[in-house]
Amino acid sequence: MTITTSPPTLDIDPFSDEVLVDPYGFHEQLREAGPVARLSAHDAYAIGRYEQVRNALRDHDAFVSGRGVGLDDFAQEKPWRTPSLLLETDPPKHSTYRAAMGSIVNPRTVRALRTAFTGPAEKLADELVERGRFDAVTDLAEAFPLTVFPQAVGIRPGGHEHLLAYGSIAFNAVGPRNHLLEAALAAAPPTMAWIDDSCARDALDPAGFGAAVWSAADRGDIPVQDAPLLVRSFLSAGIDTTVHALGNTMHALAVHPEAWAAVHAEPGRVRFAFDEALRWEAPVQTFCRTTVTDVEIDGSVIPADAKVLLSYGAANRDPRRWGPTAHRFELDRSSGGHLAFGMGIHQCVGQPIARLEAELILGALARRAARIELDGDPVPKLNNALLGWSSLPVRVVSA
Ligand code: OVM
Repeated sequence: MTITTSPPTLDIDPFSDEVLVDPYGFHEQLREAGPVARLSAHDAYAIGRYEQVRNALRDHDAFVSGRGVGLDDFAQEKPWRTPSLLLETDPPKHSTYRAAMGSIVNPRTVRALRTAFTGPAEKLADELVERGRFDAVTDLAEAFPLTVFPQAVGIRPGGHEHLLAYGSIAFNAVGPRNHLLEAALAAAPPTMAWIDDSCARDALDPAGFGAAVWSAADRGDIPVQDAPLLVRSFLSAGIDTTVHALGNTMHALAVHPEAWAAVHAEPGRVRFAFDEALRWEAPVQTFCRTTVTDVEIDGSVIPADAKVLLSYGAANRDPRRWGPTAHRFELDRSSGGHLAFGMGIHQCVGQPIARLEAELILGALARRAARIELDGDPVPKLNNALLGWSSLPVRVVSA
């Protein structure tokens, strides 16, 4: 017989401004509270230890996504948008859309983008090093994905400013209806309309990933009426994520001069810098699942129909998994297994695109700049699920 207990209660609100700006105290309290805790601020449980977050992500039968991956339970509340066919579904439905998406975005199809992405990366790196001082968020982390990604998807010209706005809404929607989500939703209607219009067959360049979704529908891989919604996943998941990933990697390197020197000496190491930065400052800090049965975790029971916050950020710095230096950015660490892209059947399908963008723009900059340093205080960006910066002033010294 297993003795089971109720999880301990944690009184800290993971979606308060203070925690969103500096989540590390919350992470530690969550991990130390136990394998699972109940949040007093929300009708939800939370998991922060690496092994338990990972296990929950892999157990997609008990921890479902179809009731939403934010605090809202779609079985109780109306979703803020038509749910995603990928993010907010479970097998067997999820399997169909995931397979279709996987045939469109995979290491082979992404390899074909290398040439198209290289020119803009080299050009931007030339300009930035020439300038010497720039904002690593607006001038690089936002600028580069916004130059190459809409083109890869085949999004029509004009209105691309809606892409950042849409990501910000979609990720704020992971949290409660706090001031961040209310503000995002209040400004949302024109952005939502532009996004919907951008997913139509006629709006998409025939050479891009978006048109490839329509072709998959024509082949019968997915129902034709679902094509726009599957195209929408590119616009939800493809911009703000890479913007935060590039910004956080630039932050990690700007505050670790020895790591910059190492990637400058050997630019192939930017790929390791990227993964370690994803571990250290995971752009997506949080997604939730919903239990459909009672689930026992190391003697603690989460009841059925509960929302469970999975803290990728806490798991990525769990000393049980990463050792006593978990809180440090270490270029030489084996950061494989970090949870920044998730784990299991929902693991990020766009990973190869993110990795290609990072390798090309960070590599181009690392070859040209011998040194980098902060040129002012980084300004945190507040979002219920994303951790990152709205401004990161840096100075680089040309090689
Ligand atoms: C989607 C999606 C997928 C991954 C992440 C995400 C808001 C959205 O399919 O809409 O973040």
